[in-house]
Amino acid sequence: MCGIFAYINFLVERDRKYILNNLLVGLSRLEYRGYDSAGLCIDGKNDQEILIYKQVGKVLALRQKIEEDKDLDLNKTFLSHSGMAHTRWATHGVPSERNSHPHRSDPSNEFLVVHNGIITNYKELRAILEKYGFVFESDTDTEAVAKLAKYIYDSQKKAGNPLSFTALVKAVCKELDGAFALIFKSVHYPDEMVAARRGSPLLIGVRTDKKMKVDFVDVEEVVLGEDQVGNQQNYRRVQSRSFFGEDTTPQPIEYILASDASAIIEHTKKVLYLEDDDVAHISAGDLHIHRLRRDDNMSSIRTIQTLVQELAQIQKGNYAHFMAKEIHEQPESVINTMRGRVDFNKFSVNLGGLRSQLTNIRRSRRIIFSACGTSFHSCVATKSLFAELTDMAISLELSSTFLDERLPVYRDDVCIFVSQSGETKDTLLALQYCKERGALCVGVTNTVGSTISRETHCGVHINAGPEISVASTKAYTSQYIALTLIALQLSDDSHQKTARRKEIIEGLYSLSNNIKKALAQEETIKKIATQQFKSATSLILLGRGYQGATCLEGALKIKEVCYIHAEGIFAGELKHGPLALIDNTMPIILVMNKDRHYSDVENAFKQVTARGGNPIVICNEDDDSSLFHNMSTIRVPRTVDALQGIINIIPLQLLSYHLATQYGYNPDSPRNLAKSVTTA
Ligand code: G6Q
Ligand code: GLU
Repeated sequence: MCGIFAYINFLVERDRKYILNNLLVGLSRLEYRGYDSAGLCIDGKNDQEILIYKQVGKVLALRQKIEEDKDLDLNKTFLSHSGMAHTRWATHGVPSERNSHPHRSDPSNEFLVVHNGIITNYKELRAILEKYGFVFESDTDTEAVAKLAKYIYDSQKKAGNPLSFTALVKAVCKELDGAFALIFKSVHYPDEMVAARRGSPLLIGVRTDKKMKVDFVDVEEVVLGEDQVGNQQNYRRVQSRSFFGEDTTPQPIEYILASDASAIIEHTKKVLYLEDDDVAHISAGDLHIHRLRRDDNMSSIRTIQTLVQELAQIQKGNYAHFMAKEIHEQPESVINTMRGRVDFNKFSVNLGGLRSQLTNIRRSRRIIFSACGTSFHSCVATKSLFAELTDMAISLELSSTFLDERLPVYRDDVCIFVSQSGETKDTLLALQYCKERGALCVGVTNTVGSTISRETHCGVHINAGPEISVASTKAYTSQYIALTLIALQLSDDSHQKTARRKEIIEGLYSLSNNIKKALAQEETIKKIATQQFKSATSLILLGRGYQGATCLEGALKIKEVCYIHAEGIFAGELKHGPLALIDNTMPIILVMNKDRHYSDVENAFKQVTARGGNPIVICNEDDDSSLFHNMSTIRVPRTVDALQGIINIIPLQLLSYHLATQYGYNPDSPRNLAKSVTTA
């Protein structure tokens, strides 16, 4: 986790030495959070020049680098000034001077930004901005934010609709996906600073002699500029809460912004915690806090609208559909889910979002999973691993039936709510039901700032990046991994599980490459889809153990994008009824991995073929069984049983995609379905 620190003095004369020392000491108070490099920026000879200093390594090294700058007049005083500093924990781009923060919009430092978090759509933003001539200097996600600010600033100014600093930052943040705490500084808005947060912490401390109070006040009507036909419109009431004193004459005041209170408390006890989607604007000694509402009609600004359209196009890349893109993103998205959380040398897992509740979770009596659809299947896929590693009672509940059955929930239960959108109504209702009964509630979501991420006691962000297609693919594999990481962390106090944990962590290490190998089968899979399933009106998928979840999820994909009835069946159930369905006309997919269920699944294979069934077999590439001669097989890499389902689902995702597109369906928006079911 990185650290952010900013110091603003207004009508309080400070020399540059004091300001620099404040910034550097502020960073040193945040060193405990871990970091690999540091940087800061201050005003130069005037507020039209901003100086940047960056250094790999410790804050002390940054201090030394600044001291080496003999041209820097440390005695220069400033009646008003704003400076900001950053310690970086690299997520995109190796630790290096050029990747350190602040990042800038252009060589003349018009806009600068420091950032804590991950911008998951930075690649698309960067592609657009490069198209508009921006030259990137770093490998980070953050740099796109600084350049986006300049792009929007210049475009709006050119359109005769110059934006306030707050409106500009809101417009920028509207285009960002992922988690962030950001502070912006610009020569165009001297002695002003704007901070925004969504998913990463940011606090504001105030030091002044004047009497302060914080209140919500209804403020300005905001004119957002013209719409496409030139009408002045988009009036919008915004609500903000302000620090303001008894009188409104400008008063001496200082603000300190930081990632946590440890860097503020030595300056002041007056601290305000920003909430998700707060945008704080400090200018002329005043602090105004606005709300970044997702439904803001900010996009009616023509430039933004163009940007949104181009962003959508860029996001699809060279793929015909988001579903295809997101299937192929999985070698990268699984890495992002594990990034900064798995030490593959020490075989350890560290989920910061659970740390505060780990002991309570371990002490709990039972773990209850609650989710819908694909998210529910990720719980099915990891249930037995949780039971194996934690020795706890585990139960799975579809959110939609959770309430129907009025299940008993107790204070010593842990309830884990899995939801890509974090807004699914059924799951929200289940969360409310469990919170009311005192259970410890854990959220696993892909959407920062979502209701589930805010309403649960702790949780894990799966960091899969935005999933646009209604058909969930990369969110499934990232949820599967996130849940596996939770099980691994919960059991890291058990010596007897060490070997098993090590085996699974080794499997995680090779996961990305194994997914790539599975994706390489796409042409084989496409042929099977078009030749063997084209006229299917029903489909059965058979699997056992961990692969039961694979069959449930594969069946759901086929149902929702191909509109074909498909059923995932645990192979052990065949004899209890489903075998009656089998004949030489029933399309069957059988998942048969070299795991402890192999002989049972072989038995199922024989039952099915003895009745004329002709299954497509998903098997391991190193399985040379004679069973498969003259059978269509899809061969996938072998991995540890607990993770094999992540590899096996890839061919089923591809199969459903190619089957849907050959029917001319759009898998991104299947009929009758929505990406997030926000009604019960
Ligand atoms: C699957 C669908 C759907 C989805 C559920 C749960 O492809 O997208 O089954 O998984 O509606 O949605 P959340 O994960 O957002 O709660
Ligand atoms: N994602 C940004 C980077 O890699 C910020 C990381 C952080 O939170 O320090 O530079």
